[in-house]
Amino acid sequence: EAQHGFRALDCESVKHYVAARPPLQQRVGPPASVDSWTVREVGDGNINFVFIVEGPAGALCLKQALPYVRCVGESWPLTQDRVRIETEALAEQAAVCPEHVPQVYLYDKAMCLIAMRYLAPPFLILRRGLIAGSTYPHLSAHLSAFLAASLFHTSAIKLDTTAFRQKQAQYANDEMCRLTEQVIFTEPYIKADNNRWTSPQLDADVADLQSDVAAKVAVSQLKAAFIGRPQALLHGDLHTGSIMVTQEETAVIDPEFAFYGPIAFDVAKILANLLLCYFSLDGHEAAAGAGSRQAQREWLLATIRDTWTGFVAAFTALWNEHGGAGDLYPAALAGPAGGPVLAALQADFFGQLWAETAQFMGAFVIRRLVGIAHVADMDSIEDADARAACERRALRFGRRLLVEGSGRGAAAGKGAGFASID
Ligand code: ADP
Ligand code: SR1
Ligand code: MG
Ligand code: MG
Ligand code: MG
Repeated sequence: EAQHGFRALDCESVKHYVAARPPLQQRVGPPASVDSWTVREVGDGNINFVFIVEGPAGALCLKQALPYVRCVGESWPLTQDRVRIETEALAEQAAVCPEHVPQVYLYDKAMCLIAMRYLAPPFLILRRGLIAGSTYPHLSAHLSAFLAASLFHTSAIKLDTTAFRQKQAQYANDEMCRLTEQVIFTEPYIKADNNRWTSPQLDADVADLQSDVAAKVAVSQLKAAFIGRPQALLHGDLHTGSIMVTQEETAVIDPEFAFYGPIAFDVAKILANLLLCYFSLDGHEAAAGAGSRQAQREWLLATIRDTWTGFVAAFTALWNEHGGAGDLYPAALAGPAGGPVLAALQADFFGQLWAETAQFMGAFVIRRLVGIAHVADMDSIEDADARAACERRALRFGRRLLVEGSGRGAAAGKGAGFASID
């Protein structure tokens, strides 16, 4: 059932919505100019509608949640409370990392709508830029900074456990978490109507996955961590379609799946999506010419490594500076920065985190090849045989990550590395 007072906007009614609200209207143009305003619905995500309103004074982005999943339709109802979650998470992230989050101008609870800064071109969705062949020199540093700030400051390393538990309640986000449990951790491993894959090419690979006992055990361990291990306020959907970039800037959007969960979930989701792009490059290279994506291939691997190592460095720096205040590793127990106890706690923390990150990466790669929601990196490879070849390599590597992890145990916590990429 829709939120009381809700009405779905379209490209015409959204103009009048903006014109009737002076703080929004002033960003677009004088009321008399409304007829000259242009509106585009640009929502290319799976869940919501996004309008860009442009007029003589500037532009605005309005995101509205209908009471169902956009890419499925009314047969999959979905809570509109996701807009509150997104608004509050954006505020939480902006408090510690304002340079990587779009400014919110208005949250309208009844209309299930957020008005925010329009990230105008050259800002582009990272996934789109990567498919076009671009690289981004600051991406790993920006992602490391965003991950470290958003995860550290909401964890019990920083917070007292009363505040920590209050935030868990604030971000329970039950329906969105249930969706994730279903489409990431369950359906790819069973026969489910939502699943799809490049068929018939991958039929045997999918049959193998769905009868793979070790994969089912490993993904169930990850689901247990997702359900039962609140460590920090996660973004919850940090793939390359949730990041807008220029050559200079990085903005993280769309935290409607935010909730208290395992830190590895966020770290792994972005790394897995970079890995999916990596595995798609053979298919794009086939169309563009041999060797044409080699530099991007190397940049993607370096970015995966540097995002992890940069995250560890930035999170450690925050921990050394603020960690003693939180209830998890209080100064009385952990001792000073540089001392043996804190150093041992940090080595243990990042060792476990890396092992779990590698496994979550495997699950995220697999769900994008077999489950309901695929990635344009692969889908845009027109030749089905070429696409299937890329997807098969990715699926096999994803399965290895899921079941075997990084293959390097805790030692890999000091620097990302896989024994080999396939
Ligand atoms: P969904 O929750 O449906 O995935 P997103 O928040 O990811 O929706 O937005 C869908 C698309 O809308 C993005 O891929 C991007 O193209 C566009 N978009 C979203 N927010 C902005 C923004 N602040 N500025 C410019 N474009 C945006
Ligand atoms: C119905 S599944 C849709 C997917 O898109 C979102 O962005 C999340 O990744 C979700 O799993
Ligand atoms: Mg999105
Ligand atoms: Mg979304
Ligand atoms: Mg994913």
